[in-house]
Amino acid sequence: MNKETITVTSPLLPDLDEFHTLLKEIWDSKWVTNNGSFHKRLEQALCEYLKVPYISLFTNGTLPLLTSLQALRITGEVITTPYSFVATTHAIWWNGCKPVFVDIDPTNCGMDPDKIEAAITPHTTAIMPVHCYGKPCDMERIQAVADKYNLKVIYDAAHAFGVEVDGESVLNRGDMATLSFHATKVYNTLEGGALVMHDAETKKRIDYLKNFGFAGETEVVGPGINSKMDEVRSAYGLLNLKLVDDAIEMRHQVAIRYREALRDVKGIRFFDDMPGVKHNYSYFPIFVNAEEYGMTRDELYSKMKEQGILGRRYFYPLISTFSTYCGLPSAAPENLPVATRIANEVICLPMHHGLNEGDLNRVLETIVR
Ligand code: T4K
Repeated sequence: MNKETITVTSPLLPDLDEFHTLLKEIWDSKWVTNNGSFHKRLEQALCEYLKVPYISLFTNGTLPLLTSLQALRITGEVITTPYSFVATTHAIWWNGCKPVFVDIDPTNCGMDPDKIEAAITPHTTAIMPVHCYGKPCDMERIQAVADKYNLKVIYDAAHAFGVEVDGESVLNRGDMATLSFHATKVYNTLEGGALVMHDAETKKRIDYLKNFGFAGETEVVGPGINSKMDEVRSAYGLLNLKLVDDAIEMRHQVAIRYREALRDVKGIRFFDDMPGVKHNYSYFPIFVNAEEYGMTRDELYSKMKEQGILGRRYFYPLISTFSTYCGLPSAAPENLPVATRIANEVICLPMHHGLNEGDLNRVLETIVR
């Protein structure tokens, strides 16, 4: 019997008829991009949903990273994590800055606040942590170091849509925070992303920078880029916003089922919910201790693949091992022992709103032994 493939994720899709109705509106209006009415409506709806004061939509989750660094005039060295999607470090590189990697905390896979101070030099101007898998970083301690050395903090919150700590959005922390609305994320606009900021002046500046730097018809205030979200994706995003709470609850149920079944499996570690945190269940990473489990991570990964279960090794290999970055002194594996170990242990299990009981049984039968 040919079993259907179970992928690590699957996009949340709006109702096609409703989408068609909105497409008709766009067609009728003949306004398809450049801050159209759906773009404005989505920005407002997201501010309300995410409990943030200002947001600027982007065409993906990478360009807000680039633009945030540009807007804050970051130069020199930026402290970041090697345990992320490569876009985080690429954004630093694209701004002509030098990434400096620090190790991670195994309890949330975010930057280890204890390691930041040792990485600061007279050239350091910013810290770019990642809320990896949507698990909030230790934001208090990161901010304390940033304040002590007068550094900016830009959170890559690509995974942290809707995540709150004690009722407050993580997106409100640091100087700015970025989001990805890629198809593989909890909330998607096909491709898309956003930048969250604290004040209207900064939003204005960001809106200029994502539109070539244009401030009005004839004035260009800086070397901006074109990273505007169009009307079709904004409309799609408005519809998906209506579905995202239910989708997150379905993911929550998947996490509960995985945790119940894996709790007593020797050599498999996973995350529980953190106290006071509203999670979005964007990923379900497990960490395989080969000695205790009796099989390496890659052996389990291959076994799953043979069964048609396409987990992913996010984030292996570490960014610091890629050819562009491996020559940096901070990229040495001795500097990153925790990240190096975790990258060799991780498999993200299938996690999305569309998984059924049969799918979950197949995943778990492959792992539980
Ligand atoms: N910062 C962080 C921390 C990030 O994780 C990311 C992106 C970014 C920044 C940059 O944001 P964006 O510029 O991408 O908005 C994926 C995504 O492309 C990427 O957005 C994401 N992080 C990264 C962690 O994962 P791939 O190469 O693993 O995706 P892919 O195409 O292999 O898809 C994974 C699985 O998802 C497929 O096996 C099946 C399913 N899928 C995928 C797509 C695209 C679908 O079912 N339908 C689809 O349309 O990178």
